[in-house]
Amino acid sequence: MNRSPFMHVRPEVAEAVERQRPVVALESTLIVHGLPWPLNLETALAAEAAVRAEGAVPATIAIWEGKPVIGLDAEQLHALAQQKNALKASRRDLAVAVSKKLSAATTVAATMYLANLAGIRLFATGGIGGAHRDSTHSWDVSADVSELARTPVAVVCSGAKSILDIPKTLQVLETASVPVIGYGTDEFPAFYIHSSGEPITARVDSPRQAADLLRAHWNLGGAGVILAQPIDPHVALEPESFMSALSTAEEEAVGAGVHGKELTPFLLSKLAEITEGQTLRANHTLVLANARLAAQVARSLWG
Ligand code: PSU
Ligand code: MN
Repeated sequence: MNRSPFMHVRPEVAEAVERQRPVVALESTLIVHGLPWPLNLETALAAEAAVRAEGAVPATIAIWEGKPVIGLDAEQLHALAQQKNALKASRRDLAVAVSKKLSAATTVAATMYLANLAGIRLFATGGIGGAHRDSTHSWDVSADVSELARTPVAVVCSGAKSILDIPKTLQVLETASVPVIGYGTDEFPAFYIHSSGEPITARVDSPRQAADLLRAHWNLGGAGVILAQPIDPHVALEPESFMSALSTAEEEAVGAGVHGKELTPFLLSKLAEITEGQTLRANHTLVLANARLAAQVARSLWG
């Protein structure tokens, strides 16, 4: 059943894919580089439980000792969650991790790519990467965007991370032909912030409507899709106080000379300090909500 010897698909996951049962992929960069121990492990386990509670099979994806794993076991999850120095692997880093037999956390781009190889079409995470605020100078636009342009996986998220330039991110997604679908909203959510105020491509209001749209997109030969649901307003951050925290975090990043792939983890961890954990609570809550929604949509497609 495991047709690719270079990756390990957990038997429960392989069987569900084979039988066209609902499966939801989950990401590991968020666990290793996005959240601190032990909240990261709690979030990873709770996201898997949320997927199961909705009747789908969870598959958390990472590279374990040089092998892509589709469906980490509890021990691997536990070990990775404590390995803060594990590689952050986007798609271009996969071969490096495999050939050097490293363990690595996979970004949205790398997770979608591996999920698709394993036949999984639904994937839940917190927020995608996109165009950074200084991207006109740095050219720092996440490889998540290029992967969405070519890989037929739906990424259920709370929009793009609030540390990004949202209008520019939406523009590059448009150029990449990626539908940006709002779940129960007409405005693009901004991760910790309930709304960016920016318009989306279309709105759906039920897992069934989302499933119909995905089916149509893939029947038409489309690739990635963003299904974005806003964070629960009870844990969302106020835009004004968030933006001031972000300015401080950005100044510290410039001062410390942080750029490239280190920038996102650095900003997320500074924001957690500055907001005294508000961003962590928000991140935890939105990941679980997205895992739940991804499972509901997967059930609508294959239940
Ligand atoms: N969602 C979260 N926390 C994260 C990420 C997503 O709630 O840490 C990660 C994802 O793995 C995403 C990555 O692909 O941040 C983007 O990093 P970069 O901006 O370097 O492409
Ligand atoms: Mn980047």
